[in-house]
Amino acid sequence: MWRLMGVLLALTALVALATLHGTGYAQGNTQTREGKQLICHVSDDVGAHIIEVADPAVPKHLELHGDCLINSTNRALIGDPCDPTDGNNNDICDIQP
Ligand SMILES: [Ca+2]
Repeated sequence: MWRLMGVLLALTALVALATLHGTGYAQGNTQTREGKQLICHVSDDVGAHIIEVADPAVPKHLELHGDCLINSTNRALIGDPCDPTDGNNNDICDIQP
């Protein structure tokens, strides 16, 4: 009887772990990770589109490409076309996806 309880307990722990891991993985896929930012990246090749960059790389992107910041943290937007217009020069895209 005790042996069966031990096995059940181990199985329960395993399922709980898998569930927790699955949740974390899903969040990692849909939300920007800490230290990262979605930006509207201006590219000559494929047109402006949304990319994710590490925070330290953001200033250079804004300076060199004329990129602007996307307010959303939804990683599902990555690769989508975007409008890099920043009429008020606050580095935030005027037109958000
Ligand atoms: Ca703006």
